[in-house]
Amino acid sequence: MKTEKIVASRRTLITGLASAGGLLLAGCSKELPPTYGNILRMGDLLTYQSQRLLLPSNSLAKEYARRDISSIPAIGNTNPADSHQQTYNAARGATYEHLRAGGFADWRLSIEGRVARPGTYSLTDLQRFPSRTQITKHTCEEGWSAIAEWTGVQLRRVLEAAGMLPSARFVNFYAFDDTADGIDMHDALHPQTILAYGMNGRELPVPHGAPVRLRVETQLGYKSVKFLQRIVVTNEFDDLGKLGPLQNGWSWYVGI
Ligand SMILES: Nc1nc2c(c(=O)[nH]1)N[C@H]1C(S)=C(S)[C@@H](COP(=O)(O)O)O[C@H]1N2
Ligand SMILES: [Mo]
Repeated sequence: MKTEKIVASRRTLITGLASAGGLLLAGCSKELPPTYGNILRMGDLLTYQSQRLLLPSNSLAKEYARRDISSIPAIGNTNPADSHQQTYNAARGATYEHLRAGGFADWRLSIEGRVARPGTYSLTDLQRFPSRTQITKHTCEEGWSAIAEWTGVQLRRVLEAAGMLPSARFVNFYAFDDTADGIDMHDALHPQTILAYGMNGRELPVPHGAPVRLRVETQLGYKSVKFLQRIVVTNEFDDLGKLGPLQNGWSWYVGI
């Protein structure tokens, strides 16, 4: 009951602020993070609300010049086919090895869930969309950062092509290793959220997530899922169990 009251007054405050400053995304009034209510996830509430309130909805992450590009370590799983890696999955690792050996010609990205036209996209299909290139800073939760150039297709374009339904609220990404993560529509439709197939002017190398990885420039490094296999659009929050960040002790929302 007490919580409800607090939430209600916070809503009033938010609505007031929004109409005063026009800060909230129209139609995106979900001001509570989906992890709200979990005592261990109080940090999500603070970062999510303050970012959604204080940053204009179209605020872009800083983009850099070519001369700022630095060396960027490959971190986490650097090859889903390597059985020594922490998030190795035997079945998907073998599939990945097979696809890599064929230059990813047979790789297909599946788009499923709350879309009118579920289907699969080859690398060439994705490259047929208008491309976006951005030089951005990757910030890892482990304390390092690096600047690289990423080329790909805006996720928004692919979601539109797949016919994202009005009920869609989250987009979840599944990789060839035992890794998955999700973002809400605000970040999914962000102009710098791309499915990247190029890095520093070349095709995306295996250690950095070949053939296609996500780039979420508004959040910390682990949200940028590498080695993409499947994208699932949902209308309900899914913490993705042991594939997701929560069960591994990380926050779901890590805005920067
Ligand atoms: N599939 C998958 N994606 C992943 C990871 C991983 O282990 N597997 N590691 C994450 C982490 S913690 C970081 S910091 C970045 C590292 O990206 P990089 O290898 O290109 O530097 O990828 C993220 N995406
Ligand atoms: Mo990371």
